[in-house]
Amino acid sequence: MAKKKKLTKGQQRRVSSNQRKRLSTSKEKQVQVQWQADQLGQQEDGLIISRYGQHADVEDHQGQVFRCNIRRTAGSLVTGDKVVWRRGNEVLSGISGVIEAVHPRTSELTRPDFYDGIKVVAANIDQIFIVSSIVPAFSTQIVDRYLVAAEDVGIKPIIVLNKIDLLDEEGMELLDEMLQPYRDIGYQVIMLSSHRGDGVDELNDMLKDKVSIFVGQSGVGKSSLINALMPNAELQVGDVSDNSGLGMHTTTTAKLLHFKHGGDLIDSPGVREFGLWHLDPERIAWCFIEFREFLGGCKFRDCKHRDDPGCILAQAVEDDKIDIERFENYHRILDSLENNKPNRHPGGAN
Ligand SMILES: Nc1nc2c(ncn2[C@@H]2O[C@H](COP(=O)(O)OP(=O)(O)OP(=O)(O)O)[C@@H](O)[C@H]2O)c(=O)[nH]1
Ligand SMILES: [Mg+2]
Ligand SMILES: [Zn+2]
Repeated sequence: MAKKKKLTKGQQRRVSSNQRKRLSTSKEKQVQVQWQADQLGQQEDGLIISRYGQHADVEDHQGQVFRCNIRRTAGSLVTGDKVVWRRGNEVLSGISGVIEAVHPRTSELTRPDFYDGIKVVAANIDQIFIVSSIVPAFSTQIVDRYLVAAEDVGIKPIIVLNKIDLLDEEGMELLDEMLQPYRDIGYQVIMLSSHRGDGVDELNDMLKDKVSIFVGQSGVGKSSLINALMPNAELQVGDVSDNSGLGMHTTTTAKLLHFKHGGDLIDSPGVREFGLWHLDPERIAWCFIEFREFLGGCKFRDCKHRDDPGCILAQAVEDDKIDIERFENYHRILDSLENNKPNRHPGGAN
């Protein structure tokens, strides 16, 4: 198995220096509040519902949510994190307590940030729902990028196609055909409409007692879907603007919601492109799960799986053992790594 690329020391230094710069902006300073040690209660466990810059909303055992400061020593902290915190004996400038430490994570969904290295999107997740739709147009390229990200962090992905109410019979057949290769390699695919309600029950069953996250482009209907699943969630939903095809009332920060019958769901902001440049080409090939049985079998050890003679992957495509579109998308991801390298110039951005 290929190893993941780690941040270099220089990259790490830049990440922390960027974080320090952000912490010291004057706007953030205004809401800095300090309790004396005797004004804080006992340590207790909590769950991070949302993270906002220097603050986070923590839920206590009773299900009540408190906006808290984060101790610098607490380390990075995201939606889904289990933390140790202390409540203040009074609320100061809207802040109810302090988060002191984060419990080890069972999983994390990561994505590289152009300037800040690898960012964790959410923690302690059991399954990732990759939400796609008809408007913005369905794209296997985007689905494959998310699948790679999910396979890399070892969290089970499930593919959701939303807005099927916009399809006629012929359109349904076409999309069903485009999704078949994913079913063939073992992924679950759900076609549904958050507006009309078809498929929502099937999705509901899959969410029970699990911590799930919805990811996908802006405007595919992640928040709408959550509103259909949880009528009390009342998440802001955006109109797809005619020009961009993207949502306008878009979600800006990941938020965790509870199901009445058990299980949690995290709504995450749509991203234009889920970067994968923190992964090397071998790792990406491994993240195409149907390639795995062939890896290592090419004639040349350094086979690029393009026009190389004796490429066993290309042969598998010939033999219909690997879907050609998946193979092409794999190449497109590699090309995007070449064309879209992050700015590695020290202090180059910000
Ligand atoms: N026709 C149709 N439209 C839908 C459906 N679900 C959502 N929409 C519309 O799609 C648009 C975007 O929906 P959102 O739920 O805001 O999308 P989102 O994925 O949360 O977007 P971001 O928060 O920007 O990432 C809204 O205008 C919704 O009304 C559906 O099942 N059918
Ligand atoms: Mg949203
Ligand atoms: Zn090869």
